[in-house]
Amino acid sequence: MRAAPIRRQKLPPGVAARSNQSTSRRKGRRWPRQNGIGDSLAVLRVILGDQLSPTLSCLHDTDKDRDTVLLCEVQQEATYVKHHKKKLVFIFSAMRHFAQELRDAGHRVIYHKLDDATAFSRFSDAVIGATQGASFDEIVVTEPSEYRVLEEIKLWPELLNVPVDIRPDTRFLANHSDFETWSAGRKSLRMEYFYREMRKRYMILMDGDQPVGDQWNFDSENRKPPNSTIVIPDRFHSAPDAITQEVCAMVERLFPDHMGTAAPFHFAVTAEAARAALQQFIDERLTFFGDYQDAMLQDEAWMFHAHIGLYLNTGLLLPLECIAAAEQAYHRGQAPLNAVEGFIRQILGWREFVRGLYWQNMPGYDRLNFFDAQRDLPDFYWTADTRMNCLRQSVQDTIDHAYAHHIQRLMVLGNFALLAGILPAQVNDWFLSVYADAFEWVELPNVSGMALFADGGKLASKPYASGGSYINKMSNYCKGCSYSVTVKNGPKACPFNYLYWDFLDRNRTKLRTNPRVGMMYRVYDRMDADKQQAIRSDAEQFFKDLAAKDHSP
Ligand code: DLZ
Ligand code: SF4
Repeated sequence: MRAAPIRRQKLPPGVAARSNQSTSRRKGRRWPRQNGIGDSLAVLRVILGDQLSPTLSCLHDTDKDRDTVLLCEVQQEATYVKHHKKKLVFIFSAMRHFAQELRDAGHRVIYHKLDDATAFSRFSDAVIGATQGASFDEIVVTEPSEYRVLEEIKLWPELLNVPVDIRPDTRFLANHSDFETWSAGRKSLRMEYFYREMRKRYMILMDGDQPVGDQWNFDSENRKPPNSTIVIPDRFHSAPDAITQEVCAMVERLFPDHMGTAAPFHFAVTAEAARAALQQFIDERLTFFGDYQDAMLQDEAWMFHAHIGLYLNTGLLLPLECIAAAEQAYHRGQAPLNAVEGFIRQILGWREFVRGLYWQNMPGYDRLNFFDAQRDLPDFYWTADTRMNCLRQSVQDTIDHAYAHHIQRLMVLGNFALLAGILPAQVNDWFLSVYADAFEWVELPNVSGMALFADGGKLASKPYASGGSYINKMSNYCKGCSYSVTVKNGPKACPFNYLYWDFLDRNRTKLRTNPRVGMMYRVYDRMDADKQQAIRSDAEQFFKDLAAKDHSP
C-alpha cells in the first residue's frame, strides 16, 4: 500500500473520519447534475439495511428539497437464508429507527415495512415502485456489501431507464484499489502484513514509525484459559421501545420457523445506543478482552468480547470511532496493550483484510471446496441436540442470542464442520443465517477461508483443525460432556480426537506438502497399524450415527 499516511483527526463519536477512499463517481458516463436553469435534479437515494449511517457516500450531496431516500424491508433479503429471528428484529428495527432519524433531519423518506400492503419482494421491485410514483433523474446508491446485490443493482439503469451512480462505501478504511495494490505480486496474502501497513497509514498505536510497545502483535499473550475466579460483567442491555416491539411481533408472525425467538431482545438499534454499548465494553470488558479472548465457559456466551460486530457491519458504529475509543483507553492507562492491540487488530486488520479478500475472489469464492467435502450439515446445528457438550453449548448460545464468540465459531462449530467434511455451502448458509453480525462479505472468508480451508489457503496458511485437547484447555465444556476428552478411541472417546486424525489421513494428498501440517503426518505415521485402524473405524461409526436420523452423536 503506497498511499501517504493519513493524519488522524479527533472526531466526535459518530462523525465519519475521512477515509482514503475517493467518493468520485464510477468510471463511465457522468450524468449532468444541473438541468441548465439552476435547479438540481431529483435524485432517488437508496439505502440498504447494512448501510445505516448518515455519513454514507450516497447521502453526502443530498438536496433535501428535491431528493427522496428509499429504505425497504424486502422478503428476498429476509429469506434468502433463514436469518435468526433476533437478527431480523435487529435489522428491521435499526432500519426503521434510521429512517425516522433521516426524517427528523429533514429528509424526504419512503419506507416500506415488510407487512405493509405496499411491501415489495426484492430491492429492484421497490426501486421500480418508487420511480413509478415520481420522476427521478438519477438513482444514487452506495455500493452494496454483497456481490449478489451488486449484480442486481447493475441491472437498474436498463431496467429503469435512469442513470445509476454506485458510489464507494467510504465506511471502510481500505478501498478496493488499496487492497489490489497491496496484494499485487504477493505469493500469499497474510493479514499480519496488511495490518501493519494499516497501522502505519492511519497512525494507530504508533510511536513514530515503530509500533507502540515495540511489537506489532500481542496475540501470544491473548490465550489464557478461563479460571473460576474471573467475574464477567453483564452484557449491554437496551430496552426495546415501541418500534422494536412492533418488529418483534412482526418477525414472530412472518418467520415462525426461523431460529430462535424475537424476545427477549436487548441489542442497540440506534447509533446512540450502539455508542453506549461500545463505551460499556471499553469501561467494563476491554481490560480482560485480550487475556480471555479465546476462553469459553459453560453458560457464559458473552465473556469479555465487545459484541459490536453487528453495529459495525450495519453502520451504527464506524471503524475509526471504535479504534479511537480503545486507543484512548490505552493512553489513559485504563486498558493494557495486549487487549487494546488485539481489539484494534480485529477492526483495522482482520475486518478490512477479509473484505478485500471477498471482493478479490468474488464471484466464485462461495463455490470453493478444496477438500471436496460432501456431508450434509447435521440437524444439531439447528437444535443443539447432541451429546457433544462443546457443540451443544455453542449452538445453544447461538439459538438463544444470535451470537457466539469467535473461538466457539472457529474451534468448535467450524472445527467440527471441517473435520466431519460438511459441505461448505451448507456451513456458510448456516453461519450467515444465525449470527446477527453475519453479512456475506465477512462471513464467507471467515468460514470458507479460516474455518474450513475450503479456499485451499488463500486466507490461512493451514487448516485450523484440532482435537479435543484444545477445547479442553480453553474451556470447561469437557467436564459436562458425555464423552471423555482424555480417551482417544472407542465409544467413550471425544469424537474430536479420532476425527482429527481421520481428517488428516483422508486428506493426505492435499495437506502432506503443507509445511505447517507435515509434522502431524509424521506423528500419525509413527502410530501402530492397530491404532490407525481404530481411528478409521471410530470415525466410520461416528459418521454412521451422524447420518442416522434417530441417533445424534
Ligand atoms: C440482512 C438484511 C435483511 C434480513 N433484510 C433486509 C431488508 O429487508 N432490506 C434491506 O435493505 N436490507 C436487508 N438486509 C441487509 C441486506 O441483505 C444487505 O444490505 C445486502 O446484502 C448488502 O449487499
Ligand atoms: Fe467437546 Fe470432546 Fe470436550 Fe465433549 S469431550 S466437550 S466433545 S471436546
